[in-house]
Amino acid sequence: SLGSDSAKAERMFRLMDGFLKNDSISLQQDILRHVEYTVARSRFNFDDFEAYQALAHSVRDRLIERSHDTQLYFKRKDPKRVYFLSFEYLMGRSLSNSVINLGIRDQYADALSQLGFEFEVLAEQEGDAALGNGGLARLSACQMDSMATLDYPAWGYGLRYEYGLFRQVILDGFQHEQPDFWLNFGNPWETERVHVTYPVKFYGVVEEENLNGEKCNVWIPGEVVEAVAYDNPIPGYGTRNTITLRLWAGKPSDQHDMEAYNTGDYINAVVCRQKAENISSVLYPDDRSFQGKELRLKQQYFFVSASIQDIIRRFKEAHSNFDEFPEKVALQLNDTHPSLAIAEVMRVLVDKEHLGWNKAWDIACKIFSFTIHAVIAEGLEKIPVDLLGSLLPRHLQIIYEINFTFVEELKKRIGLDYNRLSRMSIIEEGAVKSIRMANLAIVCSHTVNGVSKVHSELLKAKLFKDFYELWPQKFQCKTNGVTQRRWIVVSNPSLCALISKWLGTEAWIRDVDLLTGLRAYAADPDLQQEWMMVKKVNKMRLAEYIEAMSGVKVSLDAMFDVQTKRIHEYKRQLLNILGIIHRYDCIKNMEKSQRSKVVPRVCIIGGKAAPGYEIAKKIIKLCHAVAEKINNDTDVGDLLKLVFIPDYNVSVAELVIPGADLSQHISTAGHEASGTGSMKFLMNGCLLLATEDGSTVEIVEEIGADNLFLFGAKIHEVPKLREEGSPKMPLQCARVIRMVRDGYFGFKDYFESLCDTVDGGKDFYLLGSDFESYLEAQAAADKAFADPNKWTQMSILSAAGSGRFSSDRTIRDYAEKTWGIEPCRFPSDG
Ligand code: CR6
Repeated sequence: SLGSDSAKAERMFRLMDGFLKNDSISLQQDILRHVEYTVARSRFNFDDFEAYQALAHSVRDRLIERSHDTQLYFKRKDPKRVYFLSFEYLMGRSLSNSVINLGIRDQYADALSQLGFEFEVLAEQEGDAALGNGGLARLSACQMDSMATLDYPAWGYGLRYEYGLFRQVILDGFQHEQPDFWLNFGNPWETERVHVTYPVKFYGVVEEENLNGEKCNVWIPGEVVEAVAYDNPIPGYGTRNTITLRLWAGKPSDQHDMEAYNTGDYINAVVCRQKAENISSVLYPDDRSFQGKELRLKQQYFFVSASIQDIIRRFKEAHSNFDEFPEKVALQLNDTHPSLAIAEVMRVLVDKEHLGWNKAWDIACKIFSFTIHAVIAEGLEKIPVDLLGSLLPRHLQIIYEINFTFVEELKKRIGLDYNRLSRMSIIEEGAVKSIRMANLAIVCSHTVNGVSKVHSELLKAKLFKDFYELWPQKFQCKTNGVTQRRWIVVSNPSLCALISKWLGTEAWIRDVDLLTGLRAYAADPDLQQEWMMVKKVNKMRLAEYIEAMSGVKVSLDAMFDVQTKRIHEYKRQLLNILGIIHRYDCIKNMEKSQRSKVVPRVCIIGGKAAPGYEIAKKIIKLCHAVAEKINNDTDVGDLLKLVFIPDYNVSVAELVIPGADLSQHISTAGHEASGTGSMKFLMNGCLLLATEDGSTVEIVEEIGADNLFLFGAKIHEVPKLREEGSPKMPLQCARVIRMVRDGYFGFKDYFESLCDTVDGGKDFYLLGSDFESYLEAQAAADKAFADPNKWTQMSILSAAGSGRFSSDRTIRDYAEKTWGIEPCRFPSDG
């Protein structure tokens, strides 16, 4: 019975608890044991990296134990689970996050210092797990942390890329890409599950067979690749629950190639088999454009198929009737990348489980929910029919069938409005006939979520207007959020301690709404004093990093003004740089006596450009060229500095964000679905300079327009401004563009096409029309910064209002309104 089971579990738990003790001596022994037996170095002779490895393995032991307990508990309770399917995860480092969530950071720090090591130094040895591009991938990581912390019975599924996002190296101001072979030094966090493998099929033909008098489709594949599971534990904070992120890697399959060996060409056969591993080898480094590439489609199907097989196996362990499937399983599609899961579920239910089509479809429609992260139609994935048909012939049939039924239904609802029918069809006719993955996902999902209020409204009014009119109830909003565990507790320990001191509790780490309690003290001179000190410490840390990376010394009295994110024209790093040139020009042309009135600035820009994105790469070069000029101008000195931080990633962000005074989120209105960087800066008491785009609109609602610097055209004004074009180009903007064109910063010809994007007649991203208002917002920021008390008050109010932007809120919303799941907490104190 459950009672005796739980008594047994309690006993086991106590036994194991006795096994892994967390007092200082036990931790020291544990670390040394791993030095000796896991890292295989002498415990009398090992360096920082080896100490890190041993430390990580010791933490991992604790994670594994908790994750076993969690899984056993889930199995016993058999709650409805959510399966989060995402093509990308930007986990960053795991060590600090893990020991903090396990509640044993101080114990480890103490144990290490007894051994003559410093926790912080060892933590720096860890490389980033960068299995994703930008916002979407980091969002997945934040949401996993929240799912674990809130005790939800959840699994994450994805791909174990061997090469993560490329490393950015800057040579002479130009971006170069280097492969990120992140597994070179091993990955202590993952566990390879050699027995959790599934065959994934590709190519081949579909044949009709007769099964007990019924026709049934049998797919005879041309290639089979084995997917093997690698499990990564995700510990919750303040709970024993530790969930799993299961990533799939390709390995050669034993099936189907006896023939190849029998032909005698042994070497060739082995080489071919080895190709199987290529499927999961490299992450596509572009986050906004899709290319109908076969490898990418293979990757998508590979991870989807393995995940679905795994999910169905787990379901069948406890259930025999698929009617119960929707009561036990929720499948979340993170963007369209995993939406082949729909066709795969249909294939398994119909072809393998022999359910009728209608019954299978009914089940599919109850389990899928879909979140879309794109804003514009060009960002939506389309797979050429020919490509899909050759790689996954059975899935193409299934998608056609889904579409046929859908279009027939639609005709009954809307009549023969062919324009609308063709817009809504899953199949796009045209020069290249394609599958619209978003349409497939919308047709099957019970819920379609946008990632901010503004974005969700845009989906209804523009991108998916036809679908909204058909199924208004499907469309919802789940504003993104970020985890305060990583973005305050791990990355800003001094602020974390300060907040806990003033709130009189650490409870806000799990219950982030408590942060609003800081509002009461925003004007308190004591808090303000301590708040400024914390910022100073973080600026110092950042200044040291900047000097080490670029050799530029920066003044701590200056305002640290940061824009770090992927480089994109719509994110308008170019507007920022033009603004900096303008500031430089003003200082140069100023009477010397006036210069003392200038508020000193350190402008910091960082981010990667997709390798094939020429204009983005030119923006990076321009930033370096301008920096070279300004930073070496003795006229300017500490009044203005510009630095580019190379290879921006999660761990660099952890250093940069706490040290920022001001941060810029200045996309052309209507182009940023949400934006999540702003939320991290906000939590760290950084003031925002922003356009009314994406989640900024909700940030304004929460903290008030007085506490940030807004500027620029609003979403509804953009189309008209675009029509008007460049006559709107203000003089100041024309002047700085001219400086670039005239070669003031060198590389005259190279920057020509970049300048054309602004003054070449189109100015699609509206740098010209937003320029004056941008400068006004910058001037307002200067003015506020000159009054430290006012600035600090705004800073406290920013952090105090950031609770709404925690991924805990997002995930609770998903659980309650979309997935229909409930917490399932292992019975212990955490
Ligand atoms: N690029 C959006 O552009 C959003 C994240 C997460 C993005 C960004 O505004 O915050 O998703 N979109 O929802 C895609 O990746 C398609 C992003 O990261």
